[in-house]
Amino acid sequence: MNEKKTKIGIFGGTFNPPHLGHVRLANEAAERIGADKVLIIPSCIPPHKMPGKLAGGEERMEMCRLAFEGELFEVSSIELDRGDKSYTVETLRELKKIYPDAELYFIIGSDMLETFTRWYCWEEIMTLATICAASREEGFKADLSVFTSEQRERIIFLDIEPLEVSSTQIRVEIAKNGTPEFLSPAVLGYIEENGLYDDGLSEYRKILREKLDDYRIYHSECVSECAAVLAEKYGADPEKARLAGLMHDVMKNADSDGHFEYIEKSGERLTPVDFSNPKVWHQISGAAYLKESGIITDGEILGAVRWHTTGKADMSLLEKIVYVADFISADRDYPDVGVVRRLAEKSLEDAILYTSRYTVNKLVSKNLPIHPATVECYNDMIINSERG
Ligand code: DGI
Ligand code: FE
Ligand code: FE
Repeated sequence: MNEKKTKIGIFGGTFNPPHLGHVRLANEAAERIGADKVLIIPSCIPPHKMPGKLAGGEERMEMCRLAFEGELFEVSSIELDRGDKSYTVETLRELKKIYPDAELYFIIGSDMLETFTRWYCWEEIMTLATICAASREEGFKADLSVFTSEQRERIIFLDIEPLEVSSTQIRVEIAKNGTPEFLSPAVLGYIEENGLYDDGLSEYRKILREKLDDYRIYHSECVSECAAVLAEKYGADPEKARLAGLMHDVMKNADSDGHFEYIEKSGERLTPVDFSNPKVWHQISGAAYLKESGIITDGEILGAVRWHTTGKADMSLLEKIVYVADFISADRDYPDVGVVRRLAEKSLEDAILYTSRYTVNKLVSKNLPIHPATVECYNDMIINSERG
């Protein structure tokens, strides 16, 4: 009769993938609660919210089994089995039936407390389980005035120092073939074996590693990311933008023999002005190399590489996007970059006008020749902006 009740911790999440921040939170919470068991519950992700890159339910279950080691943890498919969007209250009702004599502890990040009263049947949730709020930010104090004093007694704060890690960061790092931090080796092994979170560009990255230095590769990743965001915003194909951005500087580190080898192969005829502007060679040889080696056949992408340095009049949407992304990508830090980033929020054309004017000014101040395409790009933008 007086027997101590079993304490069960409940820790849900998308776990895409589960990382060491999750594991540490679950371990520490279990210790403070004195839990006899912690249920790890991967949530169901509705199909429309899950682009191909994300891992499916069965894969997330398996990664959780690998990540949360030890007798304490049990990975439960209760929400995946129910399918569709799961409500916490339904999960807790079901668990109460399975463990009628246990005390349930629902583990969440304390930032979730702020929106908690908008959860479906939140009051019932509080009768079913004690809420364990793990403090995410240091010194975080939630506003508890919305809760009755009785409800407040059902909330425990756990002061747990957060790890600087997110599943999103880890997915990006894996897509780049990098070594993600805060991921258990077993989970990383599983991800690699099953080709999870592959963005399909690893073959292209292999080429970049042969042709470019580390800084230039980093720059290319940044342009790729930025171009994809701009494409999403302005209605271009984000996958094409991502690839064009990734490969735009592929010939940046080549010597003149390298440039002219591919320009010759492509049969493109260079003008005397082209010859006198070495900085623009890589846009010509880059497009030629990608085309002649059969790496990229899509004409839109080739065009975006071909004109990314000078720009030109009447650029296509994808050409505009890569031109702007090259100037404002996350790695860029020259004085005017903030202005152009703000312009690009509203209008690609305004961003191009500013960028081409900046380039012309810089070249003039350095006594360098200006490529006619750069001038035509500037003229195209200034004429259209005056009309508009
Ligand atoms: O390759 P990135 O450094 O990422 O960027 P980019 O392809 O825009 O190249 C920038 C360089 O190219 C910069 O040093 C300025 C130079 N450039 C751009 N337009 C012209 C130009 N150089 C000459 N000579 N003429 C141009 O019209
Ligand atoms: Fe370039
Ligand atoms: Fe570039």
